[in-house]
Amino acid sequence: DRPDGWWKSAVVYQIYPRSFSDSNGDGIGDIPGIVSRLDYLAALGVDVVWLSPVYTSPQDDNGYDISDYQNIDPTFGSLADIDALIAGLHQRGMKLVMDLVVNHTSDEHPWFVESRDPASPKRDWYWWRPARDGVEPGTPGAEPTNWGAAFSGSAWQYDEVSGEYFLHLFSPKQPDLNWENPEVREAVYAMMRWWVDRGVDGFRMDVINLISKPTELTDGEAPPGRPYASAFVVANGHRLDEFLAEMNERVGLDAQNLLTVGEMPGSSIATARAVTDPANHELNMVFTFEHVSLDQTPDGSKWDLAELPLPVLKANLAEWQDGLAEAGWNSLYWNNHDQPRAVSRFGDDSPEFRVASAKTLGTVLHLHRGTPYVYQGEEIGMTNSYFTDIAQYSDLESVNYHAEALSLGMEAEAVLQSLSVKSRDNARTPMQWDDRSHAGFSEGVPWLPANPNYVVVNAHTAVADPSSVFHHYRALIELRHGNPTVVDGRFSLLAPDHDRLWAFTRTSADETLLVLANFSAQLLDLPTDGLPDTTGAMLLLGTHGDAGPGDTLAPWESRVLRLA
Ligand code: TEU
Ligand code: CA
Repeated sequence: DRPDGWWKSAVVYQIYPRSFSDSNGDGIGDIPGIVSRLDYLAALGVDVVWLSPVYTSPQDDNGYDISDYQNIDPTFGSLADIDALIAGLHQRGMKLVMDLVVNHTSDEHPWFVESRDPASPKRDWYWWRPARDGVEPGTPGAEPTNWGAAFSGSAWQYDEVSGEYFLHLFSPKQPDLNWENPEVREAVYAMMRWWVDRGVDGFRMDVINLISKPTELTDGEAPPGRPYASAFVVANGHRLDEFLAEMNERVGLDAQNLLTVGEMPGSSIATARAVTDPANHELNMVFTFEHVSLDQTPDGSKWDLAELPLPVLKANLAEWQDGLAEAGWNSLYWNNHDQPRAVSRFGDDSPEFRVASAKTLGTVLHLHRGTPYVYQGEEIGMTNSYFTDIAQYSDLESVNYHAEALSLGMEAEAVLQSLSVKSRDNARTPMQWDDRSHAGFSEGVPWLPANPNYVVVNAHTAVADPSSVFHHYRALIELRHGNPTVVDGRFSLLAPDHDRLWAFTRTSADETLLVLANFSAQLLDLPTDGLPDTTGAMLLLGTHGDAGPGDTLAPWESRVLRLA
């Protein structure tokens, strides 16, 4: 049951299985755990679940390193469990989107194991290259190019046996597939069809913009003082649109109205428009990274922290709204399993303003034009974990960065500070279900400790409290389902330079909605200039009760009004 364009009025809920719900007490979330929570998701009202990877995997990158695409890792369950999940979701009118990780496999995938032999027909399925001319293979500087991996170090790993290197834009246990080879592409499409036949409703495609690479593989420009050029910048080839259109056709993505969202770090509005223009039959929407890269220094990495003025953030979302207004479609997100918690990053996670600011972040995001994504725990205002000791971290990105930064002579305190603000582990602490030990996530010891604030911040409490973040998100989702202007209305940013007010309108033939949000902990007097007349306006949804149109907003208050 997938009518044309159904994904435009849908809200997607992302589950990071390892951290969602543990059914058997081994401390790791699993599929039966998810199945036991489906009524909670139905109560929230989301339409789709996007499941981060549950396939067979050595778990070097928590499942984003897959060794069998057509099986389930025993840590998470079995194929029978995934069938039960699909059935349970479908019974409740929800859909399932699987994570598709096909830029790379695990180095333990049989394809790669076979490809290690230079005589194998699979040698060309990956990017094997000889050492740099005139440099002794395996010695520093002999890597074929100066590309750096996302998880520190060179993007090339030396293989003693064949004397060649293979490319890995992520960890050395995540070798990149060679999409130039048509056999690779057909193998991926066949696997996708197998999942569609099993009942899944779409795919979230991991770093999909990186599948096409420049075949020349030449050196890129390394940022000043750094040894490597960023793979995200240099590794984009010119065949992306071609590959995606081919995949669409061969899997029947549009023909079956499957939801498709491509994760595309480093992509521009122009690229996103080409990929999401329905006329091109590529993808429905993409995840941009621009708005989650504004709180870092301009030439730095995510670890180089910088202040983020509100006008800069508003302008970026508005640019994407305008850029994809005529053709294409936006996805909308504040956070996911790779990003810090939304309320800690863009709101105010102090006990005083956590609830109001989490609600207001929801108001603003869900009233933009596009498909909103809710990351598990966001709907109850879960916060960063703010670890203080390197021993508390689990994520390979954090652990590798810490080691590399110290080896480059950076100050330990500063490195720990960056990690506490930006580490992916902030998003990966267990889902907080109730106030029992370990937040009701597990009867055993969780793989990553629960945030101690679970005593206050938990789903059980939130569901019971009509004024909670949960019920605000529920109301936002309900509003979208019942109001075509929220789905498709034209977007227009107001008061762009105001440093505390986020205001915009959404307009359709029938009505104009006005969204007003106070992004500060102080009372805000609404400006007399630059906002439409609100006389006679009706409050559709607010964070602070039925106060109605007034001329001030309480700290972190937001309102959605229908203009008269
Ligand atoms: O992420 C790709 C990506 O570009 C970044 O989010 C990156 O993981 C990192 O956070 C940069 O700081 C995807 C997955 O979402 C991520 O979990 C995987 O680790 C990665 O691809 C490799 O599969
Ligand atoms: Ca488990």
